[in-house]
Amino acid sequence: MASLARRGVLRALVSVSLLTGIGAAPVASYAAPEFVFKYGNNLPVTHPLNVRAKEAADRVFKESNGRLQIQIFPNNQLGGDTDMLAQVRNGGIDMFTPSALVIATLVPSAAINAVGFAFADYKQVWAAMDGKVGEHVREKFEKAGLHGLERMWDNGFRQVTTSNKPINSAQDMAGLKIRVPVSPLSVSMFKALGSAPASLQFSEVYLALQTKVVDAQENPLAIIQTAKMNEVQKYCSLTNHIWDGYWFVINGRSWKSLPPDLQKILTTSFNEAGLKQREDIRALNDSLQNELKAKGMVFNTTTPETFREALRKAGFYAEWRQKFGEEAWTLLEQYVGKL
Ligand code: X2X
Repeated sequence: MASLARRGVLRALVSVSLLTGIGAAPVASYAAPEFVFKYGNNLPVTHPLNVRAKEAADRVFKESNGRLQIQIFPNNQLGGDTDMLAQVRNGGIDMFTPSALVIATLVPSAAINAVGFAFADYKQVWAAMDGKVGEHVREKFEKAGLHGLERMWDNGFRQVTTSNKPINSAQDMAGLKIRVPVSPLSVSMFKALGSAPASLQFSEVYLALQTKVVDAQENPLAIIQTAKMNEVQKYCSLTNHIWDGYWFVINGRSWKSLPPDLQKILTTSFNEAGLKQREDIRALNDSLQNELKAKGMVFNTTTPETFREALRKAGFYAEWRQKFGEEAWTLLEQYVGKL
């Protein structure tokens, strides 16, 4: 952890200069940061998560007068999800934004929001995640040695893309070779639909599609576009099968090493940026279909009923109700109704 290594080190003065007309005038002088946090994520720099995280990191630097610097490593630069999850636990990195699906390999109840076809719309999503469902999950993070920020960031409703055929109903899922995240819930759900799911980290997805190791994958529109999946996938079937979000988690020791004023600056900056990021995704959901259509992707809509019915018949809901336990399941149902 860079933050602890720097303790007691004399703070050298550095100047931040801005070019103002002829010659450079130093406009602000900061001491070398007292704390340097490494933050890794799995998304391209153009994705709203990275755009807003950069804004939040800049704000933290400014409001802390340069005492806390957050260095962002986007796009799996520090390894895939499984690697980053291990690193944020052991302090190799200080911050990570795993999807709920991914962090569920460590904290199983974190996947509660990803139960198939649970949420009807974003109103339900944010009520649950800003409310008791999110609170329940964050308590489990603390027990696992991670601090979770209050506001979850949006990944989105997941859609199925394929190279060879559109998915119109649950029957079309039979035998489909589909990549899913490293997530027991995703594997279970696609098996229940009769597909042949393969768990791969996101860092490996583009190549797996390109080389036809798999024929399909599932992700929200903002990821399909920023990761250029339209280059290797033809059809996008709007299934909305899972709502997925990103948690901002911080290594427990790194978090506790920050004095309260810096904890507050970090929390406020990232939570507020998260709300803006949610708006970004909302706007993209409206515009991206046309943009991807113009690039040759073929879209179709689906109705959730055939999928939900197939999942019910396969015993998917009964199995996961038991796995999540009554507490988490009942909390979810408070927001979405009986499943
Ligand atoms: O791996 C994925 O598909 C992604 C990017 O959506 C997650 O982080 C779960």
